[in-house]
Amino acid sequence: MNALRADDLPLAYNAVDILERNLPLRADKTALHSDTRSMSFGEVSAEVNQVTNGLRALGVRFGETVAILCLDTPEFVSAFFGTMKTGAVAASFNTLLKPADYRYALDDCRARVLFVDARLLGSIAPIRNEVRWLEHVIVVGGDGAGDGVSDGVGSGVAGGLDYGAFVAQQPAEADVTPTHRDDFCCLNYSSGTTGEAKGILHAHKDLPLTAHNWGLMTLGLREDDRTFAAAKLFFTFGTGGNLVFPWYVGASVTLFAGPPRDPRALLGVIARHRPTVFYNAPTGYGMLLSLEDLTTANDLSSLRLCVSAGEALPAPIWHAWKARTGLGIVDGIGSTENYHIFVSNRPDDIRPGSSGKPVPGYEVRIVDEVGDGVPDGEIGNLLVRGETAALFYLHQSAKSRTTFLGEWLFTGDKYRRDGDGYYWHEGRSDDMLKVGGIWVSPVEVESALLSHDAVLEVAVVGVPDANDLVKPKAYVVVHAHAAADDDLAAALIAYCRDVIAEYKRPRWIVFVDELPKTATGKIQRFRLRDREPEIDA
Ligand code: 3UK
Repeated sequence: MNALRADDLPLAYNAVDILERNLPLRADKTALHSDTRSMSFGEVSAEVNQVTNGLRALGVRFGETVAILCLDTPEFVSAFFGTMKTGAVAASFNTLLKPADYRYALDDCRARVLFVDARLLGSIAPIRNEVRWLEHVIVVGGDGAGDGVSDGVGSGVAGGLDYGAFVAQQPAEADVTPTHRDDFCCLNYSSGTTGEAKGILHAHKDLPLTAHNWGLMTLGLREDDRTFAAAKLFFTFGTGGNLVFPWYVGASVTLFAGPPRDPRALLGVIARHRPTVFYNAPTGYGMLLSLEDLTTANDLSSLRLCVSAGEALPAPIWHAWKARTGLGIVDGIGSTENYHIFVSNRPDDIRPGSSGKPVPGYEVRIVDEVGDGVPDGEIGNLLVRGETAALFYLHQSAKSRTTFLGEWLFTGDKYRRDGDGYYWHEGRSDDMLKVGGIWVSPVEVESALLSHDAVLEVAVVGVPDANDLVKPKAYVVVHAHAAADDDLAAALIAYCRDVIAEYKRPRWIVFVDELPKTATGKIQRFRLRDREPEIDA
């Protein structure tokens, strides 16, 4: 099988094809399973057409942005494909953030329409009247148009539509907007070291290319598979792995609106829906392994493939999972910038602890600080070249120029290649942390702590936990009036849960008299990382 190239696709290509290619052969096959409703490809397609018509009725045009702040539900899927079919750009928002984060993202992406799950309305209501471009809010799972909706969000503004009513008014057939394969179809936000999140746009072509080159050729998805991801649809790890790739091959997906990190809840989904393919981040596998009755009280026999991404999967977790379940885990490194995984193990070719080898359609290089290739065994910066790379960060030209280097993309990851051609992750070249597979900026956690009146100075670094997975740790210098004790440490962690997304909170607080600094007064995080064992001892 050859890698799929952009040139293999017609110029007029709309990624709604990923769904609609199933209609001639399997319109009645179940496309998605969920705890609320299961739907066939034909039923999803009809609802997607209703969303397309509904968006057109609201005046949504080609190229505009439609934001989606939804849990993993059938409505997320209809909003996503309906937006693309309209020729608009589907901006999927992380559901774990705070109102101020949504204010920034809504203004940055200029969404005129927002689909929001009723359970997340509380994060939108406080900023609803502060955002500039948003005109229509469509509430999924509310109690109907007019009530609940307009009380919380729509008061005094246009919008506040009930999703059920929004689709019910529309016919179930719609023409596809004839987008170019290079037109943008989706937008995801990724955190940066400093400042605000970076919007990353992908083109229609990127969905079939990643589906073919990783989903089909590398992972080996099959029509009779049923996928399930702990990673949510708002990450491209989730959208690709648990929606786009399985549908590309005619397989079904399992959607779960509940929490991604509760291992018992995930096991419940596996028991109810019997998936064959399971995606999770290393932290998630670690949490499942912490259950003593993982394999005695739970039936995992439906699974044939397990995938890990988001952060490096430590070899001990790989071996423990293999020993307990009999299954290997396919670890691969992906990024929002590339849409999905570009270096990956194969189900029949896994070197535990490594990220595997390049995926068809991608080339990688490991280079030193001046851009020369380094020999095998030496650590350098990972560059990747492939057709699914984004072109820029929205509204961030300076940052774009240091990441998107012509054909090559600077990943920010340190890698080494072994003599057999497997790639090994060796950390980051910036201070960014991957915590449970999600970006955390130490600078953002530091700013949150600094806004607490007991804190004079702070530095946040990533420290490995017992599973060798990185978690944020804060070194804090307190004001003279504050008592640096366990109560304050607990209070600071609780404070962080309130002011920033909960998953960003420090897991440990260490009080120190001073922080290591450069002559110019800049805090040296790397020295804290290096001094870490002796400070803790
Ligand atoms: C890190 C990994 C080691 C690495 C993602 C699969 O994680 C995804 O996208 P993000 O934009 O982050 C990208 C960064 O995360 N990383 C991801 N996977 C691994 N490091 N081993 C891994 N297996 O620093 C990378 O630069 O959030 C993963 C599919 C789609 C994705 N968006």
